Amino acid sequence: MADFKGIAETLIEGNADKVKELVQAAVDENIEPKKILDQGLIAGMEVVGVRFKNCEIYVPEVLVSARAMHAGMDILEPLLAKSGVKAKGTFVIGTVKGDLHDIGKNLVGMMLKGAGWKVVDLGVDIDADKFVETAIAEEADVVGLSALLTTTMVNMKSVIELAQAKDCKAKFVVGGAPLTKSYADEIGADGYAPDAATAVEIVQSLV
Ligand code: B1M
Repeated sequence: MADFKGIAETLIEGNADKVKELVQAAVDENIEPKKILDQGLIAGMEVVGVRFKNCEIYVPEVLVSARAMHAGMDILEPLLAKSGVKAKGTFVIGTVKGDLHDIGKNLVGMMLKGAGWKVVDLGVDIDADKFVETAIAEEADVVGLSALLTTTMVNMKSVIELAQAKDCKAKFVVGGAPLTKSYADEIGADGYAPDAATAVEIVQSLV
């Protein structure tokens, strides 16, 4: 009997070795990889997201759980690809031009990955051309722009303007400490999220 609850619980605890062991045991029992992903890993990551949002846990705990998620995904990814299971969508993310902060951006990417999305992480200091080119090439459903500086958040506007000029179909979600909902509206973003857990909700609501 596959231990979905155990996978979720050990992921929440951040025990990567145990997650790996339990996921492998479920695979050996011929349990569908998609079921292991949904009922084990994603179920656990959802709890992590809620606890993080409620400030019951903090960044280090989320990063440790994300590492455990990766350990499980390393086993499942090739099997999911083989069985043709589709990701929920494609999410391109990066920190805007001039900005080197990546911890929040990484959290958002990990959470989306945990929610079953294909995540293309461009990294930091990304210019408008790169965001838009990648969104078009990857047929992204949603693009996430992160900024931590008041001096760089203004660069989000040029990304969204270029996307409109190039008729890019992706939706744009923005976030980062200096951002506000009203600023996001002003620059024409489709969504704003104050934290990584809300980012997952907003991104999923857009497709
Ligand atoms: Co920088 N830094 N920093 N820094 N740094 C801040 C942001 C600052 C507020 C510190 C301060 O003065 N109190 C300040 C910005 C002031 C401002 O513009 N308002 C600042 C400054 C000034 C600078 C430099 C200019 C300092 C200098 O060199 N004089 C310089 C700029 C470099 C550059 O980017 N060009 C600089 C450099 C650095 C380090 C390299 C040393 C390091 C970054 C390391 C790294 O990221 N790998 C660093 C750090 C660590 C910080 C602080 C201390 C922490 C940032 C962080 O990682 N927080 C920060 C002060 C602070 O915030 N307390 C500060 C944890 C992270 C989980 O939170 O990134 O906010 P955060 O992400 C949250 C949400 O914002 C949201 O979700 C996340 C989690 O829920 N979110 C999104 C983020 N992106 C999102 C995207 C979304 C949705 C939600 O959708 C797409």
